[in-house]
Amino acid sequence: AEDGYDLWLRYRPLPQAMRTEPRIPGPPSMSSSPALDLAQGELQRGLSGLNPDEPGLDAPTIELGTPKSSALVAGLKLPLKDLGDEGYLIRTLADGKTTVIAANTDIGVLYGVFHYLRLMQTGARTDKLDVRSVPKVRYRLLNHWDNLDRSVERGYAGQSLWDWWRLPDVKDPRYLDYARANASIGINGAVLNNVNAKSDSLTAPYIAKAAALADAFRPYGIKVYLSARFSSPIEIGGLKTADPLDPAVRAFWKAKADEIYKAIPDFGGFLVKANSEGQPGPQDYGRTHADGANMLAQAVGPHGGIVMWRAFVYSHEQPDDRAKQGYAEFKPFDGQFAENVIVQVKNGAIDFQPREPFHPLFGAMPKTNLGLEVQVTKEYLGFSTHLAYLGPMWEEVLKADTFAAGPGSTVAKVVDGKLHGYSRTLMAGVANIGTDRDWSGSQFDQANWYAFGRLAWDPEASSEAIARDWAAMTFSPDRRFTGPAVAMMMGSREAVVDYMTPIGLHHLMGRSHHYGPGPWVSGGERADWTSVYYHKADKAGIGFDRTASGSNAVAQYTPPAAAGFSDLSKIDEKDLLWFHHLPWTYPTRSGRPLWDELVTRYSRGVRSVEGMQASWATLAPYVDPERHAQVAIYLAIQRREAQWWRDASVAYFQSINGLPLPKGEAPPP
Ligand code: GCW
Repeated sequence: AEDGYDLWLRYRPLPQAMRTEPRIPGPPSMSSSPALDLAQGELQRGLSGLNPDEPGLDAPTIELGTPKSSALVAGLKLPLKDLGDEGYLIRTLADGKTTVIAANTDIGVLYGVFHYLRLMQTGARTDKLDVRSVPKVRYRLLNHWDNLDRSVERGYAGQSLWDWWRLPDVKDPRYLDYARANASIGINGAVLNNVNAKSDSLTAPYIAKAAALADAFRPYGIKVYLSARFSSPIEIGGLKTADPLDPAVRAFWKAKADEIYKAIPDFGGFLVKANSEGQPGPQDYGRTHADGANMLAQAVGPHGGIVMWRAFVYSHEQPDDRAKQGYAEFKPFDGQFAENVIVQVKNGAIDFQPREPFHPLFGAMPKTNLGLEVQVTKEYLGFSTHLAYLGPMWEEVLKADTFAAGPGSTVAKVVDGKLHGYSRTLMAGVANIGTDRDWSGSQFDQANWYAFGRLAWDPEASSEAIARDWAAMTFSPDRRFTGPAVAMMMGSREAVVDYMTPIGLHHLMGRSHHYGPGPWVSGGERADWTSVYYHKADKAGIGFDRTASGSNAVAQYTPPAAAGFSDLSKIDEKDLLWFHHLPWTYPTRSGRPLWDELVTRYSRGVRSVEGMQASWATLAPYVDPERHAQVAIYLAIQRREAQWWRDASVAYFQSINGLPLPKGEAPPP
């Protein structure tokens, strides 16, 4: 059955019109390694799958290798120098018959093979190739929010893949399939456990389990990392404190690092969530984020490890504006973090909303390695039941201009290290993977995993081109399919913005589960855990004033970026109510008053989902019935719930402003 398990690596026979002469892999290499064997095997599997015709005796050959493993590659004197440890070249030689996939390392070769096969899968020309590809970001990591009991925080695709109970003895073959899928898109690391971490994950039994996973992933170029709970010295080290300046605490972490590296020699390092949402951290001892991060960095540094220290923090005191806290807590410490620390910053200042302006820390920390964290799992975008392709959302943040060194100082250039000359670069994606047969909880959510990997490799890549590759590989390379499918994908996230949080509104989801509308959520422990805190709607108007007359969060951006947000004549209306509190009558650019515009957008979101349904219905001829039906069912759920969002939101806001609906708009039931 077609259940989506094969992801984008299906290698089903291409339509006749897209087939080229069958190719054959070149002679086996002079040396072998696990990664090289995988590359060879993958190539064989792909070639024979995509074109099952028998190759002739003089069929074109694909030769792969490094100068060490292949005499041909060694003899060609290819310009491999700048490819580093992960880049590759794909070249068709002058004879027109031989194509070489060459790299400095076996992993580079494997990446090259996946690229070559992608070209075939998508029906691109492969007869005269001259491809060179080097990742722009060094650490391309999935962050699993997986708990040790196999539940997954914000996971909507079943249980955790990691079967901690049976590890390390039982090595589920699925670990290899997971690693292969990641390698195919260039992901080179996985943080195994939730950032809301338990100290148990750093005890000897769990280190052994993590080591078994590391062994499974290694041939695919994937390193294992662990989330570390800051209070571990107390919980598993028998100490009275976790104060980062206490010598016994420092000794604990050093010994812990040594112990881990003994079991996992290429262990990647630690990810830490500290002093945020109740997690312990250095501030509990009057120390700073830098004190905490640097202590851990010193422990893993001698082994080549890194520390990813999250900037998603907020203090215990009620803030005047939660959006300001990350910047406020980190900016003062720019330049004080160790070289092997990367501060990991979410794309926006609040929390993975359907739309957020870029986080003000980007461009503000020239002397601190900053990495970008995005959420692949759709906590705030309808879980795995709503179709929302996130490529455009990430592209939007990566292309946003910080103006930190003048125009063109995009977030992508901060993240790839070019703007500030970072020594280490990182993109992290909170995984959407679980034990579901289709891995991600829906067919189309696989595209978000895929796009994350491709964008981490090249943060300046086009999310539309990535969608096209994915759709072709996952369903059909036929243009009559990819055209409409890509159009659906490209509009899907905007549809969610429209029916959930249009015009810069944010955090209006149901409390704590974050599924479904809850713009009325108020009261409880903290103001910033309510919806009314974010939309601030009253009889007169709506929106969060973050300009100088309000919280002035906008001042955390560089002056040109800030002006673009605070100046009502300049701001893109997509961010309007993020930064401004405006009267319901405020004239928007459509000519409609704000209230009418808001309702129009809510309804437009519902119409967009209907558009996706109609479009998907026409694509049945190109998709196997199982997956086609599954997507159709999900779209029907989404259609129903888009209406729910629209009706609930419109009714709620009407209860506050008492305004009539614009002409032609149906009243909520
Ligand atoms: O998005 C929020 C989630 C929490 C999560 C937190 C974080 C892991 O609601 O579930 O905790 O962010 O990023 O730390």
